[in-house]
Amino acid sequence: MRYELYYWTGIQGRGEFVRLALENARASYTDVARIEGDQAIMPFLRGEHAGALPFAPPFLRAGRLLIAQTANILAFLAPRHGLIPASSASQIYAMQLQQTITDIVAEAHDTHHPIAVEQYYEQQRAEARKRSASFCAQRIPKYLGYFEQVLERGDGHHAIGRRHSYVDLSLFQLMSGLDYAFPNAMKGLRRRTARLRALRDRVADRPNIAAYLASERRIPFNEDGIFRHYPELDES
Ligand SMILES: N[C@@H](CCC(=O)N[C@@H](CS)C(=O)NCC(=O)O)C(=O)O
Repeated sequence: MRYELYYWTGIQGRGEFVRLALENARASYTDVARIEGDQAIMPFLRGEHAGALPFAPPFLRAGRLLIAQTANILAFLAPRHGLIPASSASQIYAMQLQQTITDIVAEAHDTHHPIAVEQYYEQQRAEARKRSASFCAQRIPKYLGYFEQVLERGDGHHAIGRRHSYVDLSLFQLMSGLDYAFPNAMKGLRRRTARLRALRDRVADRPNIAAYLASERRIPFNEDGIFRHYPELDES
């Protein structure tokens, strides 16, 4: 099956979690807006297609299915591409972990948009500083501490089972994004995030992921995406 991924151009954003799963599997897919522009997304959001209605990108077309919500898309792809063990206990746990990643991603977004999604960062800088201070001091350590514990409870190297699942790919992306956006805060957590760092390196070294990261398909982190580096928000 050839998938169609719909996500905004120019940023990794939430679409990147889906891209990583597709790239890891060497699945055949078209990143539609990168070819046709963001306008390719709009008819779906206006409900001009039959079937399921997405609220926001990313969404994935798989045959007749239109699937939105990052965690939901990953849960759909994973069993088809060997990215999750077969047991329902594993799949439910994976969804739980992925939803927790969704939560911290939303909080990372809110560090630069603490007041209004539709306003520019420059219009909410003062609030962004306060929000980021709390995110760096309290929330990153709490979430990453949790994910370290998840790895410890597993085999020490994988979130679920003994092979890399889609959750591990997403933890790679989370760690990469936080390192980009908050290098100071993350430096202070180095010793407490040893397992996550090792996992991040292992995922980056997987042949299909390494090839993807070195390709033009991997959009560099930038200040339009979710993980943005503003030095004034990373003064720990
Ligand atoms: N919970 C959703 C969030 C989707 C989302 O917020 N998408 C952003 C782009 S990363 C968007 O376009 N939002 C438009 C809006 O919220 O109005 C997910 O994880 O997929």
